[in-house]
Amino acid sequence: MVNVDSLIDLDKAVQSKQVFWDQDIYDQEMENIFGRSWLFLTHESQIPEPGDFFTTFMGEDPIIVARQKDGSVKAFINSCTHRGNQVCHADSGNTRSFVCSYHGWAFGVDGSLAGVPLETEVYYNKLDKDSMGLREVALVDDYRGFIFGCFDEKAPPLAEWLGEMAWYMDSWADTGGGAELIGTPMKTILKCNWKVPTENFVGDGYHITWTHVAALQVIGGPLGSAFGAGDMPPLDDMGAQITTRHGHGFGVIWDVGHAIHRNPQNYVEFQQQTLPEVIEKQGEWAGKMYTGHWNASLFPNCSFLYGTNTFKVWHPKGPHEIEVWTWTLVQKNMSPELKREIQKEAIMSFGTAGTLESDDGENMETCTRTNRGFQTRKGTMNASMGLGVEGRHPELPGVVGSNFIGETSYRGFYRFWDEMMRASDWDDVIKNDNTWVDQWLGEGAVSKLPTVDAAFKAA
Ligand code: UNU
Ligand code: FES
Ligand code: FE
Repeated sequence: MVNVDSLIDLDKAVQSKQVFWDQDIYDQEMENIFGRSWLFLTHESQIPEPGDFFTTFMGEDPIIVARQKDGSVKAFINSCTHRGNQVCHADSGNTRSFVCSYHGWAFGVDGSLAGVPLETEVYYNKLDKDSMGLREVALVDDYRGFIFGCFDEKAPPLAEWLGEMAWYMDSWADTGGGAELIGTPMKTILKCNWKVPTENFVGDGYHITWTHVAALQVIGGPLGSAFGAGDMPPLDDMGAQITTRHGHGFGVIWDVGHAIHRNPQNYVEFQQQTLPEVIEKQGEWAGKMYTGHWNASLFPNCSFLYGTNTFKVWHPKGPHEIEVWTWTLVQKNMSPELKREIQKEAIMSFGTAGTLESDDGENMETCTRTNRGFQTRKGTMNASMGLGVEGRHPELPGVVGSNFIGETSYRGFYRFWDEMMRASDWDDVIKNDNTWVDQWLGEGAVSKLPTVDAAFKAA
């Protein structure tokens, strides 16, 4: 067991650099975090028909996700119960069975062991096939078409796991026909720890103004002029940073959801047409979320940029490497032409060779690689920006920082990381569900973000 006590200082918002490097910390993450959290698998629209399957990973475990005859979805460990060979080698497809390439054992789409070559002749019918199906992932569920799996049957239901983050996401996930992911995911390798991109997407508004300046200047538009030309509007009015239970969080920049699109007219038009739907359903704040640009992460390793339409999973491959999987995030009621246009934009900004994606990669690898040094690793990292300025908001759930350039959601992420790493089981976590905000903020601590009346009605 790793001694977690020395890794995260919650009050100072400081983390040991070891968390990006040490193998024993990583192994405990696989057990405590990837073994217990709901992990994103795929989107419903990628496996619409019975027999459709998609292969992915939960932590480092290879997984088959398959649509069943009755329309439900099951997930299995992609490893033969005979000698452990991988039973499905395709990324996705449609099938009636998964036949192992080693000795030919055949598993149904429901994971059951259906056929064993020479079963009578060599096993003399003594093989208990019923107990030798593929190991099933304990929990599989979907949130508005986004399918997740969890190895721990004691985990709270998916809706509770996403919790208040789901309310924020509903502003777009439940509008315009609902959200969907399109495209076969693009896949790349980055030599970085899986938490580096997760923490970047969950809360790093800061780096946008520095890492991405050159790209934003070329793209132009509202962020190009705000950051590129250096004449920034008052930051407190530009957005917010929000984190919710279970380490999820995002930063939002008001009104510029389309900012990274070079020709945003059609996208903006779709948003304006569907905006009244959001406001009617969820109120003014949700409308403000809907037209904003989000950088976001769902604990532990799934991130997206709403507005820039990129949706990613960072699959860990040991402490120092990840596979990045990137889809395009759209809404179902967009026209095929608009979806295509958005997909092209998303590929050019945050696809494998995207302009902004390339900006980030080097930093992420270097934040990891520096910790190869024994003395370096004795040091700490700092995520204290805006500490003490965040608070409760009377209308918005979670812990709310008033400025999108802050590290409120970094703190939310590492607080929950710390909690999961210490917990002996889910009961240990659930007992803090009603007190986590108080444990963090103490008494008082009201967010500086205005109320709905002050923000939307006064003018
Ligand atoms: O890099 C990002 N997360 C980002 C870049 C977010 C918003 C605008 C540009
Ligand atoms: Fe932030 Fe170097 S300035 S990591
Ligand atoms: Fe970035």
